[in-house]
Amino acid sequence: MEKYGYKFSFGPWNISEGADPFGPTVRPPVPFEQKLAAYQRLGFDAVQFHDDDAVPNLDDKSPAQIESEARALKSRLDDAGLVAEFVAPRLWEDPITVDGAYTSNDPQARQYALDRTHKTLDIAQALGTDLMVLWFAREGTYLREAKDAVRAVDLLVEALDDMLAYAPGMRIAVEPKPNEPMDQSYIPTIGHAVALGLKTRVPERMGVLVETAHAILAGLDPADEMAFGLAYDKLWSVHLNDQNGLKFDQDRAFGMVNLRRAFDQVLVLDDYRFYERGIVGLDVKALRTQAPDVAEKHLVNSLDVFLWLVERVRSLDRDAMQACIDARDYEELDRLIMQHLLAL
Ligand code: XUL
Ligand code: MN
Repeated sequence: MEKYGYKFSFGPWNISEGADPFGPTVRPPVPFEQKLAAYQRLGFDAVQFHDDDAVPNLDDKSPAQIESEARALKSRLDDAGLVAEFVAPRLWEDPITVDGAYTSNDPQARQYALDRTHKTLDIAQALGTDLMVLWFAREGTYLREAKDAVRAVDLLVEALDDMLAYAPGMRIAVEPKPNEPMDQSYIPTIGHAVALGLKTRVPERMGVLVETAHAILAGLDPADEMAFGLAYDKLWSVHLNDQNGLKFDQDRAFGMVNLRRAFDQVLVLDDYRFYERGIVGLDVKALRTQAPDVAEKHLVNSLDVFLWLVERVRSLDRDAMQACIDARDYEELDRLIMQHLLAL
C-alpha cells in the first residue's frame, strides 16, 4: 500500500496476553523474536521500547551487561531492517514506586527513578535512538492532600534537568495522561507537558507525545492537542488509538470508535507534514476476546485506517472547503466533510 512518506511503529506490549484488572491472561505470551518478525510482515518500520522490553530484568544487571545486551538487540534490529523509535522507562511496577517515582515523597524512590532513567538513556543510545518518552504513570495522587502539587512540578523539573545533563545527545518527549493508574495526574495535558519542558535548563531538547485516548480522557480533542504541540514545534511522536468515552484507557484500534475524530487527527498531522518530523506510533490493544491468530489485526487495521484517511485528507476539495469557511456556512462544511469521508 502507498505509505505517503510515513513511517510507522508500535511497541512489543501492543501484542498482548489480554489481562485486565479483573481477569488473568487469555492468550499465550508471544516471544519477542516472533513479535520482531511481525513488524515487517505487517508493514511497520520502527519499534517503541520500554527499557525492560529491550533489556529484561535490568534492575539486576550491571551497566556493562545492560550496554552489551542493548548492543546485541541493535544488531537484531539492523538485521530485521528496523529502527528503535524511542525507549521509555517502566517506572510503575517496582514496589518502591508504589506512591510515585520522580515525585514520590520518599527520597529513596526518587533516587531509584533517576538511577533507572539513566539506564533507560544508556539503552536508548545503544539502540541508536535519540528519543526517550516519559509517561508519568504514578506521578500524581489518589488522595489530593497526600502530596504537595507545587513541589511535584519542581521535582519533575529537577529530574528532567538531571536526565538532560546525563545524556546531552538525547531528546525527551513527555506523554501526558490525566488519570489511571492515579486519580489525578500531575501533567495531564499537552499544555502542561510543553510548559514543563520550557521550565527545564534545555527546553530545546524537551518535546511531547500525544496519545489519542489520553487526550479524550482529559476531555480534549486529540487533533487540537496535536495542533498545540505542532505550534510549539514540540510534537515529536504520537500514540494513535481510539477511546469510547470517559472510561478506562481502552487503546482501541485507530479510527474504530470515531472516524471523524480520526480524520481530524490525520488532517492536522498531514497538513503540517508530520511525516517529515516523526514516526506515526500506535498504542493499540487487541480486544480481550480475540484468539491469538487474530490478535495482530488491530495493528494492521490501525495502520490501514491511517493511510486510508491520508488519502481522504489529500483528496479533500480545499477550494470548496474554503468557500464554506469564507461564507461561514459551517452546516455546508459539515456536510462536505461527511460526504467526502463516506466517499459519496
Ligand atoms: C500508558 C501508556 C504507556 C506509554 C509508554 O497509558 O500509554 O504505554 O505509552 O510508557
Ligand atoms: Mn501510550
